Amino acid sequence: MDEKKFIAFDLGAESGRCMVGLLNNQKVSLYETHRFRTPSIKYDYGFHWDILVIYEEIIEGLKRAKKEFGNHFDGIGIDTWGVDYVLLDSENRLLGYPYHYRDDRTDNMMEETFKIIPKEKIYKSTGIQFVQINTIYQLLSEQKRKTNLLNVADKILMIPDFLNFLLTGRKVSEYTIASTSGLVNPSTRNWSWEITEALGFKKSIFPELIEPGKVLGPISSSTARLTQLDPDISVIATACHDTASAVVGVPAQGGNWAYLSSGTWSLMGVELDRPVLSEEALGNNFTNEGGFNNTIRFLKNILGLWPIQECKRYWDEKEEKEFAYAELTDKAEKYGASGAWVDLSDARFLKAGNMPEKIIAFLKETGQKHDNDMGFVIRVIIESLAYSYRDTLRKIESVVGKKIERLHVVGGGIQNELLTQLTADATGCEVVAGPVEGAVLGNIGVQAISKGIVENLNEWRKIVGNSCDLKTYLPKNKNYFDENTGRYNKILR
Ligand code: LFR
Repeated sequence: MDEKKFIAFDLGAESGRCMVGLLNNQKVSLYETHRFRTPSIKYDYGFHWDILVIYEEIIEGLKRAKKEFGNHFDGIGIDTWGVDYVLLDSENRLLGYPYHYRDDRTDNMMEETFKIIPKEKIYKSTGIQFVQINTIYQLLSEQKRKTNLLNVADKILMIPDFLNFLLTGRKVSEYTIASTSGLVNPSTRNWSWEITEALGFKKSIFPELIEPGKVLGPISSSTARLTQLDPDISVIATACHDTASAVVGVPAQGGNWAYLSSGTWSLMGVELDRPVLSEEALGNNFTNEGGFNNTIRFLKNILGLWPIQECKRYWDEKEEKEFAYAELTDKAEKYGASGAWVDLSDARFLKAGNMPEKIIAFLKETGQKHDNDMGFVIRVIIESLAYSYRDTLRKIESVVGKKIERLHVVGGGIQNELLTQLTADATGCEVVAGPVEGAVLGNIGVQAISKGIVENLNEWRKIVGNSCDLKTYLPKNKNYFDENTGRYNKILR
């Protein structure tokens, strides 16, 4: 096979990257050509993404890719975080800045929604977990305002759909990213019209849904002019939700594995052929998000590294210096077992602001040991994450009815080796860590399969395995987590 070249944009809540992937002889190698901030700004009237600055960075990434690797590529794909969207008017103008999912406007919106449609009905129809950040609750809060914006709007596009539109001129919504809205039916893989109708959302704003892997078309003439790239290059609707791409990038073979995509969020789950909409799945708040190749990502959102990122932000400001994540983990390692934990699903931890104080307040409220020491606070978060993983894995086994033998962890979070070891300890599973670039590799994999260059998902996962260093962690101190389960369960709300 000749060498093939792909461009993958992977955008997270903190930063975005433009990566070039070269595929040759069953191996893929990655080159970062551009890294940029994905700016979000909070002001008195809202918390928003600066989406046009993000667009400029995408163009800049394409220019740099061209400079280093020439003007022809076999595909371009974009994946981003989920749930957020833009509204366009009938002349394709942006109706305001898109909201950041951590904006306060969704406070109490889940309860408001349940007054209109019972929770059980929403779950039956969408299979999506109940988290206030979901697009469904964002749209309801928009609808309750006096501005009538949802009626003025001509189309709603999820963030990567909008960026794809800017590159190609095509306005469609890719299934994996659309599924995070909480407005898509996982059985029909189309919008859940009974839910949109019950909430009074105008039907015509929802674009056509397409499956991941579909070629959107060549870049538009303006994109070709701005970037000087070959006008024939296709933009491919990869698995546009970063977590869906990350799952494609898991180098697993066989059946009894689960994944954990570890970054700002921790997404833990299994790949299924069909959704599970049972009472047990609902009771445990599992989600059935869309996956590549007609799969369903049956998973749970766990708070992830966000509280550590927020602690760092607080301490950086307070002490007027920049702490390295490795330094914070080192302090936690030196501290040793915390013997105290927080319930990471408590809503207060979702929002930005003084995270160390929120952690300590929770420990005081639940009558646990507390201490301002940085090492202690970080250790509490890491052990609480490990306990959540253990809990989630047991629940997955019970709901899906199979024993998980191996946990594959992908994403930046594997660089926190203490967390990865404690994940093995808490779950009692063999943990295979790698690659860090799970989402980028999945993004490229979907493009390569779509172009017929790689046969299927299984082949792609072999290529990922061939191309990356994976590290295995075996449980070392399972007893600690076993012995303290009773105490941990008591602090759960
Ligand atoms: C991870 C992620 C999660 C989603 C959260 C918010 O980056 O995409 O899957 O629930 O961000 O969009």
